[in-house]
Amino acid sequence: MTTIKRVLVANRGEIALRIIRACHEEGLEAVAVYSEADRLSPHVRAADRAVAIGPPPAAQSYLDIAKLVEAARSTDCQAVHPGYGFLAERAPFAEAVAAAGLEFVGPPASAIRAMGDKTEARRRMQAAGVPIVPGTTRPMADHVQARPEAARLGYPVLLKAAAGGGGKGMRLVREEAELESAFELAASEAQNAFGAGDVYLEKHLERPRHIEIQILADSYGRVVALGERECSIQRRHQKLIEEAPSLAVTPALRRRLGEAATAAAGAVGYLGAGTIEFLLASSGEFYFLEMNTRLQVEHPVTELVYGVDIVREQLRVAMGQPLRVHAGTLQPRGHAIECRITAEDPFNDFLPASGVVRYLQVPGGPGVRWDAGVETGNEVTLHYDPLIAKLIVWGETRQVALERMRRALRELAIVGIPSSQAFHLRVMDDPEFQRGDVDVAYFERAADRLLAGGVRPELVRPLAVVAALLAEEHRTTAAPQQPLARTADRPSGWVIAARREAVGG
Ligand code: MV4
Repeated sequence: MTTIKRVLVANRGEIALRIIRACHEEGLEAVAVYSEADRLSPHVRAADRAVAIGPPPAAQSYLDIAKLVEAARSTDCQAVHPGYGFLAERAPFAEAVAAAGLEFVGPPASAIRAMGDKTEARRRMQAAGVPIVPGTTRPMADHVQARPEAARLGYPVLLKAAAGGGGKGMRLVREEAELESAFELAASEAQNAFGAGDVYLEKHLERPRHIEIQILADSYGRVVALGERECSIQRRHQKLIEEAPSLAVTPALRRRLGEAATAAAGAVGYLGAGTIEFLLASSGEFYFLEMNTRLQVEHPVTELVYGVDIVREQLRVAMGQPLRVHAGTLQPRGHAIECRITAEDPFNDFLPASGVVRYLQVPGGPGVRWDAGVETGNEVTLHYDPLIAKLIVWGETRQVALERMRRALRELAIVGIPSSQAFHLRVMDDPEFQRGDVDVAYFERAADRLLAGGVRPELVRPLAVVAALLAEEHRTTAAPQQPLARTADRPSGWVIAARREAVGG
């Protein structure tokens, strides 16, 4: 059994803080890493030690394998947790960590590789008896080879990059006449994005739901499924809202999905926390889509309905200990919803924003969890993904959770940068969402009507009060060279709207 006392957290923001908290509860020390842009971030202060790893661009900091391994070595860590994004699903990172004599808090590199190659993953799943979307299990050499395969599947079909995932390098082909040009485009997109032009074919499913199953596996051969997450509300393959359980999943379907997911994990010798993504057709049939071989952004909704700390279980598995959860006793309780609060302007095509968070009023109270990597005074830059925080609520029923989310979203105030807050509030008020009538086309169907009419007064009023106070404080105290001055001189749309509201009443 590996003796782990100190863990390097090779990530930033909310997930770094989340992992540090789990380390502390598990009795482990945590070492943070930070780029020059993150010197003042909460994850740095929360850690027992912190190591500077370079300039803001991720390629020179959070993606630099040698720097991260050296940070772990120089601080006497015995393990490295990659979080999500960055290096989490790079097999060479898992190998470099192991080669340095450190535990990788994640699956074996071989499992990352097998699932990273989408056609190999499909072959492995087929062999394990896991249903896959009808299509090819080998890359197509050219459109000539693809033509009879597409005809066999029936149009529309999707061309997907074998090295892709998450929607990158995907192309819809509605009829045979489009196949040749679509093939060339998909292959060159895949080549540019992944350095590998291989593409394969899948039957295109109309309006499926995106349902994923959380699994945990330990080194004693146990694999457990922690139910599903409903992740259909996405924009350009970025999830916006997740919930557990899904209204579309009955206990019987949950059992079948869980069996498929544990078979999938077993087929690649999986260890730790992982997620199997499925498409659920309106017919009730489900198909393996891909596996995410990492901790996911939306893991908290599963934690809240199953009462399991997924990150602590990951750490236990890395320490060679058995899972603390037992398949027989796992039942979802109540309902959880997560909103990803991002620094994007929903009223301007979700344009990513940067700037200083001048003031943050954090929601709290019963059933509310706020997982954030940003606090008042922090700067949000365009170097990293725009996630400010995850607002997660739990309630005895979906209705209670939904009302709680609405309440929490109204408590939240973010001054200084635009955020997706208003969009999330609109979704909570949307009858289609309230009915649970969601599928992967929900966002496109609903966006225009959800965002019509601009910001609501209930969001502007608290912002107006805060912004007016900040403006007054600035007028009386700020020195011109402080970063504060720059923000106040060139206020964001939010601040302008808030001031107008404060003045006009
Ligand atoms: C599909 C599909 C329909 N049919 N595959 C998008 C992300 C990538 N993981 C796979 N994706 C899809 N694959 C077949 N055969 C529809 C999507 C899809 C989607 C999937 C999950 C969540 C949101 C989505 C939005 C558009 C399309």
